[in-house]
Amino acid sequence: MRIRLLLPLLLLLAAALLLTACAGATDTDTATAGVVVSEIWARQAPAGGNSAAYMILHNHGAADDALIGASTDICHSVELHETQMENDVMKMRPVAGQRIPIPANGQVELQPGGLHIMFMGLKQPLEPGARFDLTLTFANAPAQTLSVEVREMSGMSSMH
Ligand SMILES: [Cu+2]
Repeated sequence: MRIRLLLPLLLLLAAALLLTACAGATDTDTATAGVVVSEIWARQAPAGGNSAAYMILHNHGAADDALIGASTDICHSVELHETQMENDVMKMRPVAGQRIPIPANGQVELQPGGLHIMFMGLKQPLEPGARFDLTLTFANAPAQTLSVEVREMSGMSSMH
């Protein structure tokens, strides 16, 4: 009777230990990840022109962070921009302090008509389907280099 009870108990104990180990690993991953980038893309543009990249930045950390820069080989200069309506005209300008805050446990969306990463003076055409590398720099989280897909931007080609 005792032995019959012991085996299930041991199995339960083993399962509990496994679960604890897994939970520990997940916590570590989350702490390391900091900012997670998703849905990243850039709009098509001819060589010599300008383009922009859009994405969602998730901050999984318990502390505020910020996107403070970006770099790539495809153009001569990169700036963090915002687009705003001024007297019924869409205007874009560099973000104050070149800093886009990402609140703790929150997210910020870079999208057409809003915040974006601006690529000025393209050294090469950006054709739909092509990819290029973009490195993002954060105030706290480690820098990340991402592969960005170029997409068509139907009907909004003149906006950023
Ligand atoms: Cu812009």
